[in-house]
Amino acid sequence: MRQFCVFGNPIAHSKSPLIHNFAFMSFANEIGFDGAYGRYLLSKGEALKEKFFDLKLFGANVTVPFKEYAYAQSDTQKGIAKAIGAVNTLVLENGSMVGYNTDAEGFYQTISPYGFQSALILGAGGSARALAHILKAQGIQTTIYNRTQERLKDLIQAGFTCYAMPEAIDQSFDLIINATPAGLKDNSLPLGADRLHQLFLSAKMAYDLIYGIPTPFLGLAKDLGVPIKDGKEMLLYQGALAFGLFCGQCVPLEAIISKMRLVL
Ligand code: DHK
Repeated sequence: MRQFCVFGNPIAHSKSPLIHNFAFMSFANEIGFDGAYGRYLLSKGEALKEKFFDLKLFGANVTVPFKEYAYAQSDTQKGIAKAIGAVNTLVLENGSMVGYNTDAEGFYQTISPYGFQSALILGAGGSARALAHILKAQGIQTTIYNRTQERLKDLIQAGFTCYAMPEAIDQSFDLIINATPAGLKDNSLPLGADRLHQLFLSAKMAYDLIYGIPTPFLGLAKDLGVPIKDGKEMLLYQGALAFGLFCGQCVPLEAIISKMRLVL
């Protein structure tokens, strides 16, 4: 039996065990091994790699607030993770812990049908960075707001328009995304209610990466009649892409998505 898990803090809410265990059960014949996937509440990001090897994992996912730790501690980063600087999928390859990012592509799959031209990302952590990267690569004009200036430095260097002062945001955006944990552990908003209200009036969609709970961010958007999307669909796509990496791409992505969708 090969062990996998998702690392995060908090982590009790995670539906990754549900979708991955169902996929391991469904595709056991195709992938040629039995897999079991659990949750791991990590207190310190510094301990991530040590835990990965202590637990004898064959693979893992990583969620808030550890995606940048996962990037820094991976023996190698592959694919788009290198440009993003954040890792949400770890795979044991020839004894090394290899880091990938499936958030970027997983997220893009969920918005590509809408044809948005501009986006405002709230937050500058690992998930926000993945989104910023893929949105820019797809030619969508991308702005980032984060409470502290410090975390914006390299994003500014990468050419993004960034703000640490809500009052300074003077445009309107098609898509407004909460990529902060606001609403996950508490009832807070990622930006002041008045400012958000104003931004929502001209938005085409409010998107929260959090799933499974009604967040104040989406609540406000809904009250104003703005179309909303939570993080469930992105969980599905990034999870299916991660499962593909766990099993050496031996099951078609569409088949993994269809299976996982049954339990979400
Ligand atoms: C959340 C994310 O943001 C993903 O990047 C992880 C996960 C899984 C979760 O909630 O389980 O891969």
